[in-house]
Amino acid sequence: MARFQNAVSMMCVDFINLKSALDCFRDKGVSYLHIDIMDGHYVPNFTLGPDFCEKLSGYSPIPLDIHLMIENVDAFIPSFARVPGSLLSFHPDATYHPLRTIELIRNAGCRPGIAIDPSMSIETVKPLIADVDFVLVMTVSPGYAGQKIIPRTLDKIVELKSWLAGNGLVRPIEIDGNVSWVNLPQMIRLGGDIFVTGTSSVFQKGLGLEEALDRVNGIFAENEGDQA
Ligand code: S6P
Ligand code: MG
Repeated sequence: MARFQNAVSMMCVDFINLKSALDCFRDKGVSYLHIDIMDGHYVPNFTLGPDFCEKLSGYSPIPLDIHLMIENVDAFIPSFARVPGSLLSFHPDATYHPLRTIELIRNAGCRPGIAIDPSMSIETVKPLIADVDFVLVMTVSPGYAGQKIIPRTLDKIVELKSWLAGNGLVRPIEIDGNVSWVNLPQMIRLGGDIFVTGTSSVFQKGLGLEEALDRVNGIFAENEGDQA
């Protein structure tokens, strides 16, 4: 498995040319299709849904990375766990009993992750981390693509990385929000493993998809073996 992983944000893709984009992701070694799910309640926006996730996996061999930004999480797990082995993250502040939600996701055949809002501390989620397969650190407030990074969220990558090491835990850290050409190398150096690429990199206006994916792969290659 590649040291660093690119999770392309499907809410930013050109839907009119979806098939060729999916082929390009496959050819360029994209690791995950990151699918943002919004309900208009937990976040003030709507995006994609369970049927879209299923359709994508029916065509593309790339694993799904489903990011739930919804309330009433437990009720919707069966709908989003239709593709076994998918990464499935949720926001623990959107559910009363996050450990139960984690168990529901695992029992449904997916790989649970928790997503940490910029306003939430690492301290708050420590009791959950041993039970999940990965941790998603949000570097913008959830709800929209194209936002500016909240710089202090970067400190949480370092804090989480060192807490994991101190506790003998190996959990990939996923970074979501304004993973730009400037921010990506820094996010790598601070300890990120999986990077959600959206409008600030892979889907940047005026840049071809192939060229953009090559550029991400180039940054990954330059930084291999260079992480803190
Ligand atoms: C935001 C969502 C993200 C975005 C991604 C967009 O609520 O969780 O996954 O799709 O951050 O990337 P960018 O480069 O436009 O910020
Ligand atoms: Mg996301």
